[in-house]
Amino acid sequence: MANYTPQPSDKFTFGLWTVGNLGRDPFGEATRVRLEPTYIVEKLAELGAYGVSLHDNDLVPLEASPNERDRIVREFKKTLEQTGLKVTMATTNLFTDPVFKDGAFTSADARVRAFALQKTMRAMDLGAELGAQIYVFWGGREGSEVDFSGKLLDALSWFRDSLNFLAEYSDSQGYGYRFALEPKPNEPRGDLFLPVVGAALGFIATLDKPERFGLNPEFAHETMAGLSFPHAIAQAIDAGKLFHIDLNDQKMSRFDQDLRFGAENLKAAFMLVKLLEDSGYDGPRHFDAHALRTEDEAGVWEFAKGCMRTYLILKEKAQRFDQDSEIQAALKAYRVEDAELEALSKGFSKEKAEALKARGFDLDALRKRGPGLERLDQLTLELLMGVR
Ligand code: GLT
Ligand code: MN
Ligand code: MN
Repeated sequence: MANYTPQPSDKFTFGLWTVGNLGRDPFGEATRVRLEPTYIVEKLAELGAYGVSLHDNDLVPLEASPNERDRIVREFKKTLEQTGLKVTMATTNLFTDPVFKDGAFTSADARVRAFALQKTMRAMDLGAELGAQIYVFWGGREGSEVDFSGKLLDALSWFRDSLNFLAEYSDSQGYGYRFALEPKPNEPRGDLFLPVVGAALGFIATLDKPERFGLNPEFAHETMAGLSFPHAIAQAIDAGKLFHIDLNDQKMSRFDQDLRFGAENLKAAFMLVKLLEDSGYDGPRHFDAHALRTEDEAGVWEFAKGCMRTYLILKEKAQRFDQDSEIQAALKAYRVEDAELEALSKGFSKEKAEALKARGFDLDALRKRGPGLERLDQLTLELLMGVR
């Protein structure tokens, strides 16, 4: 029996805001009390996590004086050293303060855009001081309800200017950050800019230093849009842009639920783990989820353990998938190789084009072939259900 106890080498990380979530929602007050960041780090280390991520204000309150900031950071660093936990990712809170109610980098107010840049540079300083190498941009308020305001095109260009500015800032400071854009279709705005992975990929190509930018896709966010998270991840991997990932779960077409990893869509969660493991993704397995509002602190740690345990169980299932002879036979039967035709179809030449155009195909045989996907799917389900 495999051991599903997480180890730092599994690279599981949690945002301070995730296990620290108070259970507040638009209809109800907090159901849990605030946990100190140093306490969160100690608990996560005890549970076998590798690291934490944070927004500037998860650690340092907006109103903290420079002295307070330094004291908080010093104590936090001490706990990191004592526990061995790393800060793997940092980001900016550009959504809680009412100043950002109509956007940060895409606000129609130049003063707000400038303040967003200032706040982000300071948060980048903080992240670098703590050793973070990945910097996330989730455009929580970058969106709109009223498009007649006329800023649709400007918003994208303001967003681009800000990201270009910040990439240069990182270089000028020698921080070496890799930037990861996190798409989301809506919530808290009616429509958010860069709503899905494909949109963010297209936008990155328009930046001054596209090589510095990749993605931080979130399971819940693509699922809210009714899209397949494994498909989005495959495209991000294919583009060499999977810099970071937010693991959680979600029912389709709802508000952002940020459920415990694997809680809802087990098949997609399995496919996702398989993609991450097969592709050699070596970044953090970052959970951006929170315990249900019903839970007390004990429930929070059950939630955190559950995220990691489910990942490890699914990772083991992926190994069994690779070792299962019937599944492997089904996979082999599904794929039809033809060395001659493959050589003809790849790498254009006039001769290849002529040869292909002249080629005859047994279309009837192709039409009749059943690829065996029903059986493959059932075998995989039975593996997941624990009877294989
Ligand atoms: C916020 C949001 C997440 C983002 C975080 C990073 S904060 O909780 O719901 O999806 O990843 O800013
Ligand atoms: Mn997220
Ligand atoms: Mn979310």
